[in-house]
Amino acid sequence: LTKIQRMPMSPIGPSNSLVNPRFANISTFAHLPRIDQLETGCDIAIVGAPFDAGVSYRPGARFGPQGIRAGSQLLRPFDPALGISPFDLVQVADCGDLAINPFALDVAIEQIYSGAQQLLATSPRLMVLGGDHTITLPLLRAAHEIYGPLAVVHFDSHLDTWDTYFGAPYTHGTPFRRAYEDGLLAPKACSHIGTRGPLYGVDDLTDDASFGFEITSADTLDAKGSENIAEQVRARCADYKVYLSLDIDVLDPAYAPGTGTPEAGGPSSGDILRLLRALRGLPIVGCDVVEVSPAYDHAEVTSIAASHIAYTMIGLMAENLSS
Ligand SMILES: [Mn+2]
Repeated sequence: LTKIQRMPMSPIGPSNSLVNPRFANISTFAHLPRIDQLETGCDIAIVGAPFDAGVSYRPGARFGPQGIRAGSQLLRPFDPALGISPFDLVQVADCGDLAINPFALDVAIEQIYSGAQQLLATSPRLMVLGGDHTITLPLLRAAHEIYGPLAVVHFDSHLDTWDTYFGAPYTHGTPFRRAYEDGLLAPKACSHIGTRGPLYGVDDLTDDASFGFEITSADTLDAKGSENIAEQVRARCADYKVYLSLDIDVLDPAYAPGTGTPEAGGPSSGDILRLLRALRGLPIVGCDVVEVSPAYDHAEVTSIAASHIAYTMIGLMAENLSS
């Protein structure tokens, strides 16, 4: 199933930055080709989901895809930390942004779902640039249709398993409870990483435990280290297909000020990149990076961190797909 429709021959990589400097030209993620420039389709589809009608505090994640693409312009094609050139291993392309209704949340969820479904029909792997965390529910629905129950590795300062806000079931704080109710999550295989900050009450934790997640708090991650936590996560994923969902607010606000609901006391971008790399080899079928809100950013700190995280996720998927 994972080997479906790999694209043949040599992939077309980023444009040559020694001919066109990296600050020039219309931005795609990491200067990769647009999907409409390829005759073959692609193995890993990068797509934006510019949507933020599900947020509870600061808005602006609708500009996340633009911000992450802008923050990705300096990326180079060889990743020395993984020791691979991800864009040589498989065909990666920027598929632009999904068309999403900014007012009608239910309509938006359907549009994100059908957009992901269409991409997955021809590209076996998705790298989605959010958008607020609401988008992960329809993405998981589309991925589950092809890959079955998913071991979700959820990086976030929040649990995002609350029930409703102001009576609304679909928000950026509820996607993983809805995913559990939909039967999308592999039992006892999912993880929250980086959790911290105040909750509404202790019920938040007991509810969450019943959905089959294991919590690694930001403090535990700090105490045990990225490699040890990665081992724990890997063991938990068992034989399920893996989906990585990363809310940029998992990073300490010092490393990611440009986000909607920041919480003090989080890991550094280096900690999270090391943890991601330590997940290499897992059968990761889809990834998202959400909650980048460029209006609150400074000097592209958040967008650059998000683009490096997405680059690493692409590397993990490319390596797995080509091995
Ligand atoms: Mn979140």
